[in-house]
This record gives sequence, structure tokens and C-alpha cells, in this order.
Amino acid sequence: MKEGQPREIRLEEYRAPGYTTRETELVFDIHDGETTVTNTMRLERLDADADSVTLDGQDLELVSVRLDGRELSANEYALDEESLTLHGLGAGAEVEIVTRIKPEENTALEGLYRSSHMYCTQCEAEGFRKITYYQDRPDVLARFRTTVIADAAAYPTLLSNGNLVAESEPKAGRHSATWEDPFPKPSYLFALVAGDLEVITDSFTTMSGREIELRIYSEAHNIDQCHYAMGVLKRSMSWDEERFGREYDLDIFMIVAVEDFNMGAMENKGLNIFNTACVLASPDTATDAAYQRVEAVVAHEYFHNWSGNRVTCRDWFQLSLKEGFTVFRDAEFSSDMNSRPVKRIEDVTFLRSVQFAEDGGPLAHPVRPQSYIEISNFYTTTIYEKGAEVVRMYHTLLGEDKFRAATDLYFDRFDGSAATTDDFAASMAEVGQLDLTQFKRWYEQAGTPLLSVRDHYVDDTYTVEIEQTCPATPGQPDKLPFHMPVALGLLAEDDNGVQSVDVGDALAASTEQWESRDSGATALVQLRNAKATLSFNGLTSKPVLSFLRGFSAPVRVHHARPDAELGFLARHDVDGFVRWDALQTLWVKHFGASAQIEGVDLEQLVGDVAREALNLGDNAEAKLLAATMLTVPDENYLFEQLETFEVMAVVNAREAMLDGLGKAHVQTWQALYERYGQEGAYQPDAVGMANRALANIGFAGLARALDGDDLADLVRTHYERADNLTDRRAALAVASRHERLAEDVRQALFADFFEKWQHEALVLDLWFSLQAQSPLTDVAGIEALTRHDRFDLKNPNRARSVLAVFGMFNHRTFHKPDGSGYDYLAGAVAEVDKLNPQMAARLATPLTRWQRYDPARQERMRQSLTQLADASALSKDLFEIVTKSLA
Ligand code: HT7
Ligand code: ZN
Repeated sequence: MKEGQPREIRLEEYRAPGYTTRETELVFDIHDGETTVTNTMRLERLDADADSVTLDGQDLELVSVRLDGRELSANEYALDEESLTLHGLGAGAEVEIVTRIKPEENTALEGLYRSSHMYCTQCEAEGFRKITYYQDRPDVLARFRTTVIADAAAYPTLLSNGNLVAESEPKAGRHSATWEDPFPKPSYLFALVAGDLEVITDSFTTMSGREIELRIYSEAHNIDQCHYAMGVLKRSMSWDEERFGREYDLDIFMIVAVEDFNMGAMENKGLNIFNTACVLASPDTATDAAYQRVEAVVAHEYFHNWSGNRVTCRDWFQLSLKEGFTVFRDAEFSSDMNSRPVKRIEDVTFLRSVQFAEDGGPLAHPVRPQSYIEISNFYTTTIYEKGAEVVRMYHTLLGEDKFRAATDLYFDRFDGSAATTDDFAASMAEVGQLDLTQFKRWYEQAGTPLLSVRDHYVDDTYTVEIEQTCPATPGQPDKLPFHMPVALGLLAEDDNGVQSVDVGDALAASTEQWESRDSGATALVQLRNAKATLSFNGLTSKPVLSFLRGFSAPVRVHHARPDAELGFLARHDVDGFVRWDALQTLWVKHFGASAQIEGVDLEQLVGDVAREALNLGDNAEAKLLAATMLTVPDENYLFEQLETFEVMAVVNAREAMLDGLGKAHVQTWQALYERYGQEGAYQPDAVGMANRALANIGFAGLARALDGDDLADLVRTHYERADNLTDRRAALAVASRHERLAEDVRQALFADFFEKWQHEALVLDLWFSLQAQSPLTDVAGIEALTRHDRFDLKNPNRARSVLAVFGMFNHRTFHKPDGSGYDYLAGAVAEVDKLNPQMAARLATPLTRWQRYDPARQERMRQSLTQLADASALSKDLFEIVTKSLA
């Protein structure tokens, strides 16, 4: 540990602040190599017994402290590595603090730092304390006035939160801008940008008729790629008005694209700062997946203006209050803009592959954690994605109308203040007239619940028994039952074909409260007990149970049932999620190799879906669903779903299956490729994406069936004909990993791509990542990539394109039985830790999943973690991850 023994912060130790800060005036005097920050705060006493205030500060040079206009000498305040304490403040005080910082040396990318030729900030969660001494906690909300002074030629654009209230003409080569934010906010929402930036502008008229100026800034070479994000922003603004009644509040909304950024983006009030990867998009520089990410992230950050900024979090234990809710909101937005079932399937795939892994491993924690060492480590899939599932369950329990009324109540009640997840639950309970006491266990208990389902059919009565359990997680050996919505339906087949049973009529007895939804096609059961029984009467044959429709709760399901029922659901269910899920269950069984699949021919089922996909016309939603059905689950998904497995057995079985499918349906792949590969000019919309998805499935299937010159011709032609990055990437992905493709062809394609796109940083990231994830790249190959002169460990996107991708997707090399992949990653993480602790902690994630693997690999992964812990002085971030993983 570099910074002494880490202090654990505990929820139970939360105390409201004795003083709050009402007004904060900041002056940044930016010079190359050094920035001086003058911070003047008006403090107000909240607790009559308080007479001192402790301000957080880190890596700061303190120049002066004034209290009510008088400069204090060093013996009048207490200063240590992490704080500055002032005494004798009275009912109110004006405090002025001057600090000096060095943004140019800030490689951790927290606080004020330099990225390319601009200065920018990242203050969430605790970066503001690297700028000045402050009560850097989310429950202290102040009005900010910020002046930025810098060289006029080098930094013509000076931005901060709120509205521009003054600008100076250049004097002696320097100029200034003053911004005022009328909305009180915590320090984590503060932002500043100084640079030589281009801008695109637009406007939006709100539902009450106010005209908002919209601006997106980037460095000049990227500005043409900002137009798609502008369209998304406008769609997000009107969607939030329609769906949640939320109107934008300031007169201006700005986004700035930054090349070096630790996460995706940041919702600073009125001045969102974005990783270029989450805002730039053009056909040649962004894949369809990247376009979708831009859509989701632009919307997400905009939605935070209400869920996070207007109503913020009382403390960081409440992080999911803003993140879970906002992820739910952005998922709903993307569903409305594209395909609802496909968005749901994508989200569940991610949840099962990544969040379930976290929830089942040494770093499992509840949606509202009890303690942390470094809060940056808690920006996790549990807080975000499981948190969003919890919000979705409220939505399911209340229904759309009451959920909307409950969110209105929540926003009204807590506007301008710092709230808790209990406050959110109280609004839901009040409007929904629900007792949510038990439901709150979702915030308290970690781990993924398991629903074990058994069913039987006797004398016209069909009975379903559900038992819920939840595995032990670190510090939580015993779990209590959860309250969760379980949506289910029944299908029956008769002479007229497949029918939905009216469960509203048929459900005769239930140990749990339930209601009929979807005009009787779905029963929504509120599971509360450890065991539940549902009986359906008057059924002339055994129905097929369609369980957990829409993935109504974030749980695993175990249901021993005939495979033929899963095949039937995959073909016929009315719920897109259940259709896909049934097929996934069959895949998992297939790759688990513990039992033979009976009564369903998987190869034939896939062929049928592929053939049906040829005739879906312009139905983008059906085509996107078909594309997801045709995607064989990847290794990370399988590793999470299989109870026991050997890494290479799964990798090899999957490759064999893909080869088999390729050869079995050559004509269908060819037909898909031709049918959807020629569909007019490029459009980044649902129809265009659906066509490209199906054409590229056809292309990849065909590639599996070919070799020699035929394969080389196919790949080269696809690459050369491509007028967009999605198709070009598909060609390179096949080229990167097919052993049957001649090495010179592979190299020529990668060389050509590099030559043409090396000036586009995000495209170059893709070039690195395709090679890092290829099973043909061994550890020496990964090392070679990191020695490439365009590799840069300080740039998170570039570092992740090799190191994170290697640990997460190159299973053959990372999991090599001799442990060389693990050692390599551990060594790289130690290097990164010296520059950027947040990034290092995240890059270590693949090693923390050791519990999932076979005993020999577990041992080697733990060895690498232990070496990492022993060999270097770890940052607080990495220390927490490594020690908790080994505990
Ligand atoms: N609220 C933002 C979180 C974030 C962040 C956290 C820690 C370190 C760096 C960071 N950059 C952004 C992102 C979001 O959820 O909207
Ligand atoms: Zn967020």
C-alpha cells in the first residue's frame, strides 16, 4: 500500500455534516505546468453543536487559508495528507483557500488533468479533493460560480457548469470566462474544460416552450463525428419529457468529447464530459454496437440531470439510487428507440455474463453496500445493472402508470436534495400501496437468487412449485427470501395450433398474491415465500410453462424439463425473451456435455430460424430478434451458466459447433449474406442494423464452411466491399481468428486496415482489440502489441483495447494451463497501477473471477494475485480488489 493502511468507510457511520457550503466561488488560473485554484466558500452551520469543519484534500500544495478575510497561520488549522480542519467557525463563515496543482502530471485522470491539448476534470466520486480543500461529499450542495483564466491562443474555449455570465477580452495573451450554476450541487458534479475546441450547435424547445442551446465540443479532427450524438441528445430530451415528465432546466446543455477518460462519460451539471468512444460516431469509425453505445450513454448522462443531479445521493452507499435508476431509464429509452425484446435480451446477456459472475465471486456486494475502502471500486455491474433490475421490478410491480406517479412524487419530494434508496422505495410504496419491507432485501443481500421450478400435470390440473434460495456470499452466510415479481404464461397446442392459455381463468389456487396481465396471457405472481405453489385447473393436456417472461427478476432458474419443451418455447412463445432464453438453456446443456439433448435437433432449430430470417421483409424487430437467436452464446456467458467446466473443453466445443453449423447450412448462410448484404445505403437505424447483423451472421457462417482460396476470397471481398466499420470489423474478426485462413492474407488485411485508419484513435483501438482477443495471439503476441509505437498505457481506451480485451476474451491464451496468461496480466496491472489506480483495479477483474475455474487454474490465478499483492506497493484501489479477491 502506497498510502498507509486503508481506512474502511461504513454506512452505519454516516453522520450528517455539521456545516454545509451554500456558495462556492472558484477561480482557476491555468498556466502550463501549474494551476492555481482560489476557492471561496460561504459555510453555514447546520448542527448547533458544531464549531469545526474538516475539508477533504489530496495531492494539493496549500498556498493560503483565510477565515472571514483574515489569513490564518499554520498553527491555526490542522493539516494532514487527506484533510484540512478549521476550528471556531461560529454560525457561518467565509473561507478562502488557495491551492496549487499540477494537472500535467495527473495520470490518474481524477480531479483536473490534461488530455491531448485540453484541460478537463473528473470529480466523481472523490476527485474534487484533488483540486481544492472542500467537503467533498454528495450531501453538501452549493451554488457554484467559476472563473477560468488561461492563455487565449492555446485555450480559446473555457467552460464550466451553468450559464456563461462574463467573458473577458484577451489581455497580455490571457483571457477568462465566468460561469454561474444556479442549481445547488455537490462537488462531484463540478466540471471545467479549457481547450482549443470546435463546436456543433443546435437547439431544443422544451415542453413549456423554453429554448435550450445545445453544444457538442471536440477537438477539430473529431467534430464531424458529433452529429449522431446531437440527434440522440434531442431525442433523449423529448423522451424524458414524455415518459417521465422531466424538463431540462438550464439555458444551455454542453457535451465535451475527451480522449483520455477512465469511464464512459460523466453527468456534470450542464457540462457532460464524454470519453470519445461514447460520443463520436460515423459509418467508417463506429460499429453498430458503438452507435448503440453512443445512444445509450448520451441518453444516460442526460437523464442524470434529474436522476442524480436535481435529486442526488446522500452518501456513496446510495450510488445505485442514481445509477440503477438511470440505467433503467436509458434501457427504456433504447427499447423505445429500437427493439424492446432485443434490448432486454442484450441486457440479460450482459447481466448473466458479468454481474452474475461478480455476485458469485469474492467481490460480491449488495446493491447498497455496507462498507468500502475505495468508492471508485463500487462503480460495478451490481450497482448499475442489478440496481437497474431492482428498479425494473418496482416498475413491474406497480405497472407503468403508478410507477410514473411514484417517480413524479420522488422527484417532487427530493428535488434539490440528497436522498437514499429508502426514500425511493418509500415513494414507490406510497403510490403503489405496497408493503416493500421485504423487497428492500434486494438492496441488502448480495448474491443471485436461484428459483428451482418443478411442475406436474394430473387430472386436468397443472401445478407449478417454485422454491427460492440464495447462495452465501462474503460476510453473508444466510439469506432470507426475496420479494420478486415472477411473470409466467402457459402455452397449449391443439388442432388449431399453439394457443396462449388464459391464466386469469385457469389459475385456481396460489400460495402467493398474483394478478392477470396482458389480457390474461400472463400471470404476475408476487413471490415472497421460500416455497410457492400455483395450480391451474381445467387444462385438457399438459401445457408448456413460459417462465420469467421479460426476465421479470434478476435470478437464475433451474427447471428440469423435457428438452422438447424448450424447443417448443424457442419456436412459439409470445415473449421474445423467453424464446431466446429457451434456446440459451439448450445451448448451455449442449456445452455442459453432462447430458445429451433429447427431442430437439439444435442444428436443425438454428437452421429453421436462419431460413425464417430470410423472409422477414422490413420487420426490423423480428430480424434483430432472429439475429440474437442465431448468436451462439459466448464463452463468458457459458462459464457463468455451466456448473462445472474445463475452459478449453468449452472453447473447443463451441468452435466445433460453429464449424458444424457453418457446414450444415451453407446455402442458408449464403442466402442470408446475399439477401441482407445488399440492402441500400448505410443507415445507423434499426432496419440497417438488423440487415447488417443478419448479413454478417451469413458471412461468418459461410466462412466456417470454407477454406483455402475460397475463404480468402470471401473475407477479402467482404472487407473490400464494406462501406462501414460494422462490415469491415466482421471481415477482420473472421480474419483474426480463423486458423484456416492463410497467414499472409490475415497480415495483409490487418496491415491495410492500419494503414488506412491509423489516424482514427477509436478505429485503431479496434485494430488492437481484434488482435488481443484472437486465440491465435499468444502472450508474446500480446507483449508485442503493447510494444507497438501506437500503444499507450496512459490512454485508458488504448490500454483496455489490449489488456482488458486479453483478460476477458482471449480465453485460449489467458487461461493457458501454465498460468503465463495470468502472470502476464498481473504484471501489466502492476505497471498500470503506478499511473492510473482506477484503471488498474478494473483491469484486474478477470483474475478476481478465479472461483469459476477448475482447481489447477484457481491455484494459478491466486498465485498471480498473491504475487501482485506481494511484489509492489499497491494503490488503495488495487489493494482493495486484490485483498478481497484473495480473502
Ligand atoms: N456517474 C459517472 C461515473 C463516473 C466515474 C466514477 C469513477 C471514476 C470515473 C468516473 N467517470 C464517470 C458515469 C455514469 O454512470 O454516468
Ligand atoms: Zn450513470
